[in-house]
Amino acid sequence: MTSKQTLVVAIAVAALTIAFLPGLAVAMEHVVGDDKGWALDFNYTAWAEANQFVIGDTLVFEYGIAGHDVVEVGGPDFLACNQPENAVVWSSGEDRVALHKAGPRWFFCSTDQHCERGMKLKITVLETAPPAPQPKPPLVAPPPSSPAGKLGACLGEAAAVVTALAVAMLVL
Ligand SMILES: [Cu+2]
Repeated sequence: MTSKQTLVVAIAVAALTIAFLPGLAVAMEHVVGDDKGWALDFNYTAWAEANQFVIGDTLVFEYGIAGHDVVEVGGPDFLACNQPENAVVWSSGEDRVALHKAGPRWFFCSTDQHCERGMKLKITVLETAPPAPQPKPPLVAPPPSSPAGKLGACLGEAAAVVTALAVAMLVL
């Protein structure tokens, strides 16, 4: 292969990668509570609903160790804010919890009444990332041929790739 051909192939691969990037799964780190961290007076239920957790992701609990910790329990203990003898406890102030299996996981802070006051987090770990949600339909009803929208999106991606290739050919 000449170097020009190699370059064209490289650009084509790059264009295809970008076109299909949304479908690729990337392991994510979720800082619990985002900027607020692991603290009182934060709605961790809403935070959990706003995030997606997939096998391979990591939860990061950030907090001052003087005031808090992280305890992992089962569902009933979570509801009751009860810490059983065998509960796993993290207390480093920057605890990294690997999400290595699908299903629910429950955490709370064992300090004083912090759990009762809402410092508790339930998440559900998914096997794989669900497909990206389709864009919401416009308020004005489109014609009843629903496949057209998806086809349009595919054509859009294909057009982007073709354009990228055309640009590459012109440049060379
Ligand atoms: Cu606490």
